[in-house]
Amino acid sequence: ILSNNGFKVINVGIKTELEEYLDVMRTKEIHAIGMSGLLVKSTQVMKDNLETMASMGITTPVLLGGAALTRSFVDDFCRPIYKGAIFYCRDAFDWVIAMSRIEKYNADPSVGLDTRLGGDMVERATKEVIDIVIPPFEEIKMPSEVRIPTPPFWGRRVLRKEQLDFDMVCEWVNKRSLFKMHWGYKRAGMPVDEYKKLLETKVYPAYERIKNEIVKRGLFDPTLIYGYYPVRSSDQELLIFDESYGWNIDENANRQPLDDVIGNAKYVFEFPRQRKAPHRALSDFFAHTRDDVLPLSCVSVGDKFSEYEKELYANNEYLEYNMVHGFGVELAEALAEVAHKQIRLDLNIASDDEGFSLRDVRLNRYAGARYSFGYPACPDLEPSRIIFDLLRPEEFGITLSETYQIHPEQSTTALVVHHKEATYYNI
Ligand code: B12
Repeated sequence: ILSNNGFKVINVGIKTELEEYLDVMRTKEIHAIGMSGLLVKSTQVMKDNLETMASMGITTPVLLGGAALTRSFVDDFCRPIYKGAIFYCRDAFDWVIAMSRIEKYNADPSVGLDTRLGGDMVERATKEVIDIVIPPFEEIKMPSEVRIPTPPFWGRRVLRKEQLDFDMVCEWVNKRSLFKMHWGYKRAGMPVDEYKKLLETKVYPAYERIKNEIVKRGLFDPTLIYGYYPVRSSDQELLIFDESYGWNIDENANRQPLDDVIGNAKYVFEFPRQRKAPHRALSDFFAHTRDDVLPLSCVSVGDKFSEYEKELYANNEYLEYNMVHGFGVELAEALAEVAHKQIRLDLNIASDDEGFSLRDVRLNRYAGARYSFGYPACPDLEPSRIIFDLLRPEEFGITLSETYQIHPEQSTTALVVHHKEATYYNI
């Protein structure tokens, strides 16, 4: 968007060391630095970079953005450590406004440099200062007891391109997210008829065109790994057993007391407890007095998308780059939905009205829920490591970095809760 508005952008890339930014600064005349934080970990890197830049006496204006960035993080952690101007940009158009102001200021500093943008005008949520007391475990009302489903196997299973029909996966693509969030086709006050026409004449044809392009270029190279592991819950902990546990696939899952089996646990997920009622922790949805089943998944669309995106970027085809990128990431989400549907089918918990084949799409209102580490009910990213240890996606080229980013980019992991009362909440 910046390039399309006449600004020159030097892309230093993804997961770039500060040194590479500094190299560009030393060799080129630059007017601003932009950093994007998709994951919370990357916002921490932003702060570290600002600190180092400040210690070097750099005051070049900085533009910050990205899904994981919040106004309070910018105000409380970034602005105080950096002397130069900092713009908190919530969307791509904020960049254009910020850059135009920087340009005017550089031409005539007497006009001053206003760094306030839309995101700075929003009222900041005031922090509750009252001490919140989470009641002891015994006093927290647990979800109701449910039948524990029997998985068709224990351990993992892998589906590749041959088993994952591209058209079927596309059925699971959330078109709303793709068209509105990634491609920017928002209704924004447009009359319903006009928006419908836009979708029919422009957006859906673009969708079909890119879909064909993906097939033609062989970009879709999926891996879908899912598996079932015996677990027990113990307050905020979910104890996970592995292959050595002596699994028994039948309705009479192990009912030995927790104390007798606790020593066999190979891994533990520790979930935070919600501060307000009903004080939920994800472990509450699993059985305490007998073995329960934990489904896990790890999906990836492969690395061909990123390669093609690089090519488009290098050829200055920014619009196409953005369209393809959006499609690729929504395909990752779609694969995660396919895995979840497969799990509902395997566990026999798919509801009567959603249909019983992978082609029967239902993007919400189903039994149970899918959670990913890093999302509000389980914000810590570290336990992703355990999912990797159990599902071993490295064998298919999917890796987890030290900062818990997954490579290829269009990949995601999840844990599934089969309990019918499972809902999404913030801790
Ligand atoms: C789509 C999506 C995915 C996709 C694609 C991710 C990707 N690589 O692009 C998939 C399904 C692959 C995915 C996976 C994961 N995701 Co995700 N994902 C999202 C989601 C829903 C949308 C992000 C997005 O693409 N938005 C559209 C783009 C265009 O918007 P944007 O990034 O915000 O950028 C705009 C502005 O911020 C601004 N901007 C951005 N950068 C910059 C930079 C500058 C300089 C400026 C000026 C402006 C600017 O301009 C942009 C255009 O308007 C967000 C939640 C959300 N609603 O934002 C979570 C989110 C980013 N994901 C999250 C998480 C946790 C994950 C996973 C770790 C989950 C997991 N355990 O598997 C993985 C990690 C994947 C990996 N490779 O490591 C968290 C990150 C927070 C955290 N805890 O770190 C988020 C924020 C969800 C949440 N918790 O609410 N995810």
